[in-house]
Amino acid sequence: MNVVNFLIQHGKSNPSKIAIDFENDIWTYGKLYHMIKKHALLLRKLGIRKGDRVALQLPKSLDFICLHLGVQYIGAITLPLNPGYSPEEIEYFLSDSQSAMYITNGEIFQRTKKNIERLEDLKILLTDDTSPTGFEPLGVELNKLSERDLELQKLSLDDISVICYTSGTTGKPKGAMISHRNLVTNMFALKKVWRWTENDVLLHVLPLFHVHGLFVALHGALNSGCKVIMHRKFDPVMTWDAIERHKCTMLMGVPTIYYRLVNTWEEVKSDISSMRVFISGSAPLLENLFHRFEEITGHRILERYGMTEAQMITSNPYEPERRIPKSVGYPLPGVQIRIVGPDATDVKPGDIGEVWVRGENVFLGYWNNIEKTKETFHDGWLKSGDLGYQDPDDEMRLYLVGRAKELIITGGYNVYPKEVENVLEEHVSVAEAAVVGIYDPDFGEKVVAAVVLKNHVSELDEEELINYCKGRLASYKCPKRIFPIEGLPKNAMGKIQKTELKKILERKIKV
Ligand code: MLC
Repeated sequence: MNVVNFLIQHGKSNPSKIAIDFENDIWTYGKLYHMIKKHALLLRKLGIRKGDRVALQLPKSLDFICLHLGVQYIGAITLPLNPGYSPEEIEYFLSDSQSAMYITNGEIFQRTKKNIERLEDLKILLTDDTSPTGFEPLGVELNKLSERDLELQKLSLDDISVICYTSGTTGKPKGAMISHRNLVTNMFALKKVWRWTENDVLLHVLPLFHVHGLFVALHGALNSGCKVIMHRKFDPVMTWDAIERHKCTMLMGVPTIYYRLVNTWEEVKSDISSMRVFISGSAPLLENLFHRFEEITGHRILERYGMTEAQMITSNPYEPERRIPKSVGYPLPGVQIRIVGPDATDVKPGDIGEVWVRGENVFLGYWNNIEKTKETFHDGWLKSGDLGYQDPDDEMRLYLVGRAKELIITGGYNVYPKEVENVLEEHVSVAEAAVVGIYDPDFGEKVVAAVVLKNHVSELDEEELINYCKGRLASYKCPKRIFPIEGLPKNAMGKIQKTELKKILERKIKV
């Protein structure tokens, strides 16, 4: 069973229905189905086979959607990549995944080509230019195809559909292998719980290279047969306007998006009476934001909880009065959770422990990384790394209270400090670096670093060091501030005391 089965079904049964309105480029389900097949044919013709990894590093676009679904159609594996990743990051993703093909545009390729050309046997396809491997621009290659039908690749539900790279505790991102089963079962669970129908109009403002924007929002919408209003990039005023203009019924966002929506409400005050549900995820939604949003719009945001490795895990109930701030609700159909102590046994109901997850939503493991996969599972349960408790007086409703690992979530993106610390420590003037997440009203948390300078360096050039990071890491991972420090706070074992460091940096930021 191929996830695409469900995403093209309305192209067969209701071809004239509008599927996607991408900033006024309007595609019906019929056109989308036709274009997916065309892209699939092209990929086949260019030598892509079942199980091949195809890396897509493209801005949000209809090209991205057709290529991703074309890859899926022929049973290959999509690697969705942030257009903002640095050339070094891209080289790592492509070589680690042993990708067969890299698809990007000319502008991005100008930045990445030096690194990419090092990779042997990699086919390169550019959407708007001729590639060094000889393929003409995407549109030209598509036009060269003669019309013929291509059968959907039959797959086992446990075949890999997508590899999503996520920031890693040890500094190197890991490729989470997500199966067709994971995507299909989660998609249907969300359809049911959020009462998604073909009458909905989903406003899509998220990036397409992550679980939230690609699977939860886009796949979910195409599966339900609803209309998608898609914006290239999130803009709060455009979002409010679009809700009124297109009579949208659903929006999905990260808390930063809701924070910016609240701050622009006064200047817009659009008619949002068509809206059915505002959904938030990817980062914790603060209680005061939940209340402020309700005060100005009359809507209670529906918060849900997920992670790349398990898709969506829990959701607040659909009934507005049962949506509670700070709680992420109950497990989705088919998903089980436990709250576990350090001895790997369940804590007493109501006590805090690590959230463990099991079900058809849970990923297959990390690509090419048996060790990390083993560390992440215990007897078939996925150890989420999130700390939480279940309220025994409210049908075991889940609350999240922190993280077992040092993860920073900034504006819905995950960043492990180690990845940033490694880059800082490669700089000639840095002897030692430590990175923490500090509260930020807009991003929820922001990346902030402390560095111990080498003996011969008298002063920190903060801007130069931030730019140095930007040359090596996607911009959202780079510290917003870097402070010099005499010595990092450490315990007797020499381990950096991050809680202590956080307090020091919070004081420095306030000054
Ligand atoms: C952008 N910037 C960020 C940032 N987003 N910095 C820290 N954290 C972020 N999240 C920086 C850029 O690097 C740039 O810096 C500057 O801000 C402006 O960039 P921009 O592109 O104009 O940003 P903006 O449009 O303001 O983006 C904010 C945002 C975006 C909130 C719209 O971050 C976003 O779409 N976040 C959603 C992430 C997401 O989809 N997560 C899902 C993961 S899946 P400079 O210095 O270069 O100018 C997952 C599972 C689950 O977690 O449960 O969903």
